[in-house]
Amino acid sequence: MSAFRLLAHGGNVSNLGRIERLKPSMRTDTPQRIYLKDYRPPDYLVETVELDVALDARATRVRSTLTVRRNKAASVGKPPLVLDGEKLKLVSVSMNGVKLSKKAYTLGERSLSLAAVPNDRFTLEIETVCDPKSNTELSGLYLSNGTFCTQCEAEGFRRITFFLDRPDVLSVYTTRLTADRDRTPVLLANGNPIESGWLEGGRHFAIWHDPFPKPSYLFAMVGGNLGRGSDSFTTASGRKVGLNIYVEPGKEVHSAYAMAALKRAMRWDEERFGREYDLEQFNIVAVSDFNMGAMENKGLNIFNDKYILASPETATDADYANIEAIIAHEYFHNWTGNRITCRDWFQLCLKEGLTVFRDQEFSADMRQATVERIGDVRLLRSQQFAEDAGPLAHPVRPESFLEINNFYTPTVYEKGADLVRMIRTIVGPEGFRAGMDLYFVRHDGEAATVENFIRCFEDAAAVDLNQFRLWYSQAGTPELVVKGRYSAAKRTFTLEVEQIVPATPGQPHKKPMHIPLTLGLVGSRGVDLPLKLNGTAVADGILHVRKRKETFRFDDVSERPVPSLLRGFSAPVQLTTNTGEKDLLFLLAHDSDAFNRWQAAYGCAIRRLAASYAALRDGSDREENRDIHPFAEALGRVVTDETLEAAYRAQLLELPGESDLAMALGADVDPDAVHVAREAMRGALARLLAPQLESLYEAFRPNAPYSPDAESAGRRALRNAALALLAAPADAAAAERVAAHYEAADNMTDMMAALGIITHIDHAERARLLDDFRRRFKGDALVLDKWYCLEAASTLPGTIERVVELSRDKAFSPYNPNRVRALLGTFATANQTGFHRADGAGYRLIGSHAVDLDHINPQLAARLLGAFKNWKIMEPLRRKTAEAALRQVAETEGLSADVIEIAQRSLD
Ligand code: B3K
Ligand code: ZN
Repeated sequence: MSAFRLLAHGGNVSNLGRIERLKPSMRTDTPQRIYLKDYRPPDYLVETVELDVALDARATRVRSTLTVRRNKAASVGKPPLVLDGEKLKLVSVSMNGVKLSKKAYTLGERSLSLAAVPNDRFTLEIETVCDPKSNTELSGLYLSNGTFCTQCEAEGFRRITFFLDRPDVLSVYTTRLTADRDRTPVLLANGNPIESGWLEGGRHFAIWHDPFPKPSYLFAMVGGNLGRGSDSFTTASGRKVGLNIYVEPGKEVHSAYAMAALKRAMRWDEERFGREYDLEQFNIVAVSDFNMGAMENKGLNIFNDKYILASPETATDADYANIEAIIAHEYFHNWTGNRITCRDWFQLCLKEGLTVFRDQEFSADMRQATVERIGDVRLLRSQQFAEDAGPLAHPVRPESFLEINNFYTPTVYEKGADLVRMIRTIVGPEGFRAGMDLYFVRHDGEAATVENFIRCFEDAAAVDLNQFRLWYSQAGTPELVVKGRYSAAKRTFTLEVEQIVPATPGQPHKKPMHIPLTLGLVGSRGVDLPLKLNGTAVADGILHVRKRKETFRFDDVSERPVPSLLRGFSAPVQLTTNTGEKDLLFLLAHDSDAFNRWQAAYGCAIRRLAASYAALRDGSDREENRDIHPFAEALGRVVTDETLEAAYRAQLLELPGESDLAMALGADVDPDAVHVAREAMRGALARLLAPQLESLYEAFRPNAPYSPDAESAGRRALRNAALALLAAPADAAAAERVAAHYEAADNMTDMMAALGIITHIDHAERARLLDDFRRRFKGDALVLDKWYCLEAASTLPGTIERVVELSRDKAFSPYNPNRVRALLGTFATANQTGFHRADGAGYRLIGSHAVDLDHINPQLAARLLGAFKNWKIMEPLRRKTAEAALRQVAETEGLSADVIEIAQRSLD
């Protein structure tokens, strides 16, 4: 599961005095909206880039030599050459070796323009100076714990030198780095190492050359005092590739799991997609200050150290799984993103959706496929469906933006991946592989579009994906309303299918989509009945829904079946059916599709939760709210079925989250009532399933030393899920049991399981355990972040006040994104009762932190503000306070484009 690829939360600072003086990102001009329809190819191309970079914390000098060529295919006459640049001190500009006078160019706040260029091909030399130390945005060249590192996607390269900083300008880069030999012994850049040596004055140099033309967003360089773990990989064609993972000195051994995962990913891409690695080395650098999970720079991936460093004492099973998934994701970008890149940023899903799909498939092969799919669908539903249903909804291929960094979203990534999955469902596995092969052959070395990608499947598999293309341009989660009816007399089963694509911002009217609906009709003996439409078998059990309303009549149906719909979650839709609870429980027990057994349990739980929520709010008494015994019994049977994998059974014990229920309710939500309804159900299940839960807890005691493999992780997941339910009463007995679990734990997974429960229990053991944990790990920033998450997620009263207190403590740093996400991000996105507290204090807290943080790191600030994405579904009082908090943000002067855009769209 790749839950943390996007790091959906953002950050803050409350220490205003310190920030008022800084304001590095204060904006003076009005941000410009960019439209897909305005795309024009570049007037100029850059064939080669030679960079000579003298690293210095306060004044890094960059000499850039560009060979520029007019793009005759695109430009008319001799258009001006306009280079992007931000926060750069310009020293000099030379054309064909001749220094230009100041009159020959115009220096703007964000550009360098040359009105007249001499001929169609020329050399441009530009010397600039930048200040890595003051770069708190973590975009461009910056310092993380004394290590020089870069982040250029999406538009960071322009903060290193003036350039045509757009993804359709592909150039061959040579980078020469110089630095102090003692303080900065390691010097890395993209491509292959060419030369290195000592210089006078205690300095040294290294030259790297990347033979593959690439856009500037894939540029990277690193300089630091780093340790490394090394290994090698021999490709399918017999080339030996050196692999290095650079980390803080002393932490080398903690990179071993990441290294092994990298080798698995390299092999897998050869076997599943025929893709080989193409340089002499593959280098990864882990840094502790990073805006995202990781970055796929050619041959030099830079990672948030959270997704590299792991040991049983410090990393949970989920951390290990994320490391494996993210290592693979970045590695897979080498072909889907780097060798074939994006023409413009509107095509972002071309690389991100496709690469997420590839990492999901990899994790499914490395671990347990159904469990991975359940994890992916949980994430899609909770993050992406929520985004699609609110004011921030946008198509997978957006049509305009103020700030592209705001579009690294669950919609582009997770829904984008599901669109690729649907293409595979439609064309079949062989057609899919043929289409991918064609894509790699046809577009290698190019900056491509979504349209190019789809065309490959049409050509390779001879299918018409015309209607399917709407998935890329229409936002919103389609609702699929399916009603089944059996006629014993005619031996037919009729499915009436209606699709409703909701209106979304800027898109009031939608066309019907092509929705692959995978299904089975399950007979009374639990076996699928033959699926025939007009006497013809339905291929692979897939119906192609294309109209607003459609009827499918299956014939020769020998008995009343239970329809198992949307198997494997064959399309990212909201499914509404007339299948009753009895039938859902039958599917939970018997469906041949393991994913749909889980989905049946999830569906029952959501319906029951919605009913008890309604009872709490208006005293209504719906049928689902009555006897929970049948549901508990069915669940009890499945979770004790020893033929099923432990990890899968653990998924069944995990109820839908509070935000999932809020989403399902859709409007007028009271998060306190949601919390009460969910806790009540947990309590009821704990009572009814106590014997089964006790026996699972005993049976899955650790039987071997810790190992992070999926099977062992599954055993722990099941035992910890049983513990969480057993502790649902949240009383003294529960607290003591959880404390004992914590004391007995010999690994971080079990410790965190205990702490994740006790943080919500009002008992003296809570403080004792949390304090113990903080003391034990105070020297390890990544583990300490877990402690911040635990504090911020607590549903106990007073959490807001605690978050305020912690944000003012000196251990909290607004400059470190992991810390900000741990405290404020967790509070805003994983604590529904806290963030949505009735008095509006949660909204005000996050709003003011977003404003403060904007002066330090706008990307992080905008992400934090994204927590408001579902404010419109709240009850009126909360809507009023949320809107007021958002308005206060929007009316602040001097905001970044990042925050302006999120605030304005959230309010529209
Ligand atoms: N491509 C990067 C994301 C860059 C984010 C820029 N704001 C990580 C990834 O998706 O692999
Ligand atoms: Zn990616």
